[in-house]
Amino acid sequence: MASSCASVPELVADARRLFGQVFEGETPQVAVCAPGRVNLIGEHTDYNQGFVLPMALPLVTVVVGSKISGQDVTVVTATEDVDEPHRVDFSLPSDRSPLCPGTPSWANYVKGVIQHYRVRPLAGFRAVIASSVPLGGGLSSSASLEVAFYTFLQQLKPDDGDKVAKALACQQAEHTHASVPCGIMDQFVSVLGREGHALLIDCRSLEANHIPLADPNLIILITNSNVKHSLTGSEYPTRRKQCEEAARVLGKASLRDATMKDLEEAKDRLDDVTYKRARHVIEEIERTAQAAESLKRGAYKEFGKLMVESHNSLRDLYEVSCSELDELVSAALEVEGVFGSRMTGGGFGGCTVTLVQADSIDRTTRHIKVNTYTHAVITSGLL
Ligand code: GAF
Repeated sequence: MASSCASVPELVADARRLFGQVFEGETPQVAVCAPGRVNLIGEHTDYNQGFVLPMALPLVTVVVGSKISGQDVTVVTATEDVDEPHRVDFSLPSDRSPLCPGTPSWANYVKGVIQHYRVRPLAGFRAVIASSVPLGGGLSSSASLEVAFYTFLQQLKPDDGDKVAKALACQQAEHTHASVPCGIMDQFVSVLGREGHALLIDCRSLEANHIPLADPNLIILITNSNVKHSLTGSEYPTRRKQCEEAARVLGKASLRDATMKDLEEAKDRLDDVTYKRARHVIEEIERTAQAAESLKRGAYKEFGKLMVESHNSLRDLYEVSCSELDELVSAALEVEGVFGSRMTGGGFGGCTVTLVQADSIDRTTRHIKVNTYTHAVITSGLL
């Protein structure tokens, strides 16, 4: 069954096999997939209208399925990590009434995407989901499910193909059906990411630039702390509110419009925690813009230094790291040939991302395995 090493054809084969078992020998008419992502730099900046620099991963969510007559929907997940029922049955509402979230919770992403799909009416369908994106690993398993499902619906009833509108609809699905007030980064890169490229996204204008990253001398290494993170708790929404409060006190529409000078001038009117959150965001937006320039020039040392600054800021100012992530980053930075390392994604667990010279990859993974107590799984060495 699906593992984080499974290739797309293997995942599709798994999903097709399960589809045949569940639906009595039927063959699915459609197979689609969408990638997870790793964020190289620009953390917690997207909902502050700043820059982010993620890249799509070869870890994907696959959906196979077929349209059926009537309004009934059956969806089955092949994901073994799910500790809720693996099958959900429901009917599509016949009018515009909402498709409410419920249990199992994984199905809420599917319901949310149906709710925000931009063309009506939809016919019933049967589908199976399989994924190689680790759940709760900070590599956007939820966005890849949303985008894969949206792509599946496009095959059943095409929309106008507008990619930005697709990412925004998937983000809405997460807001309304998973109760995560996320930014746009994950859905955006899952829709628009390109192999061998990072994607610099301006989350205010929604302009996106592909930056080539297919240097044979470079590896992007992802290590999983195996601490499962969940953004549905209070921490992520609290961070978002603190940023909005800081922007309000500074008299700005968002922290994207604020400078460190603005922040220092307003320091007396902000409590310590709100000041720290805002400082992280203002500096991280600037770091991300600089990092994108470094990457374009192949200046990996500079890029790596910015990654480390980003990690330290997420640890000390934004307070979204954890000891296991800090340990993985410290171990990576001890190895010669490592340019930089940081936690990636929302935090509170999940993965780290490390930029490493290709000829140092073996000693880096060995050193991390021997010197961390977290039994880190090397998820993927890319490029
Ligand atoms: C999660 C969110 F979904 C993103 O929108 C982003 O805010 C990220 O955390 C932090 O950078 O992945």
